[in-house]
Amino acid sequence: MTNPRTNWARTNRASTERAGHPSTTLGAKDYKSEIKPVWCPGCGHFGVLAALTKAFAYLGLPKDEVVTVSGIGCSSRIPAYIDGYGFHGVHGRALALAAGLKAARPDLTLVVTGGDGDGFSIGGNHFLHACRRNMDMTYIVMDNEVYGMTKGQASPTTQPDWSHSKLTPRGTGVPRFHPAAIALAAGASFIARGFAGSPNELVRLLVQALEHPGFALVQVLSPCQTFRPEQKAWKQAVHTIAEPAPADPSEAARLIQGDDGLALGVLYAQRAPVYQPRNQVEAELADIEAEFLL
Ligand SMILES: Cc1ncc(C[n+]2csc(CCOP(=O)(O)OP(=O)(O)O)c2C)c(N)n1
Ligand code: SF4
Repeated sequence: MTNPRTNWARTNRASTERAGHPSTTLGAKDYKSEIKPVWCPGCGHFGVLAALTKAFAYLGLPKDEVVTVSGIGCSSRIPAYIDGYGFHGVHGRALALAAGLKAARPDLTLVVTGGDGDGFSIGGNHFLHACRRNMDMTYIVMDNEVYGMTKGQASPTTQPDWSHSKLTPRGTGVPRFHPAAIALAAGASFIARGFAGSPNELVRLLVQALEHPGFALVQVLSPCQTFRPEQKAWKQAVHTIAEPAPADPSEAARLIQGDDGLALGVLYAQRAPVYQPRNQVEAELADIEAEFLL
């Protein structure tokens, strides 16, 4: 039996080529820069980098038409490891930066990469509004339920009783942020969950996210070997959900609320109006100043 998800991606690839994108013969390694990642051995982020470059190669994306944007964190180093345009921005501000870039250059394929701390804590408000706007970009959040780069503090997705940080020796005591549920409520039109240790499935999800017209969230469970070594157990615990992905928000809500956080696949996919900024300036700067200045 053919896999409808792979099939769907192939169909869209063909239409992209028909639409005038030159098909290239680049392999995944051609999208990797010469900079060697400084991640700890076994870090899940290696798997995400590999899957992303494979997805670029599968889609035959011209290197100069893809931009990778990030904030700060181990995961946010990805733009340096991609051979192409990139922007390693400020902690928690990747989506805002990407939105500005997309408004100015809607023709580019935009990929935003970062961690759960970057995206759901300091960047949480930008996350909500990126979902709501449904601007055409792919947001890959490498979720390791910890702040890896700053040495292992609790993040918004950390379990409330995780007591391994000196800052929270009795745990945070705060319920976890649920990225998929919040994205759905905020209006994202594509929501998926992948695992860095399931490379083929992750490539398939990233291809679908990149092809989706609108804001596509891919939450990737990406183990932190150094501060969350117990995440090695994810390998045995993850499981794939049934296809096809729900297109109805109520059905998706039931699936997302009922899942254990380890279900992989597309959790929701729906065509929705994509935010198209009108670049035409209709007011003079002096008029704008007059409206805002007291
Ligand atoms: C404005 C600001 N606040 C805090 C920091 C410190 N800081 C750097 S990375 C980071 C968290 C990174 O965690 P996460 O986004 O989960 O990525 P990971 O390192 O786990 O991949 C923090 C708090 C900073 N660089 N800038
Ligand atoms: S600290 Fe954790 S997230 Fe950062 S590179 Fe090491 S294993 Fe990866």
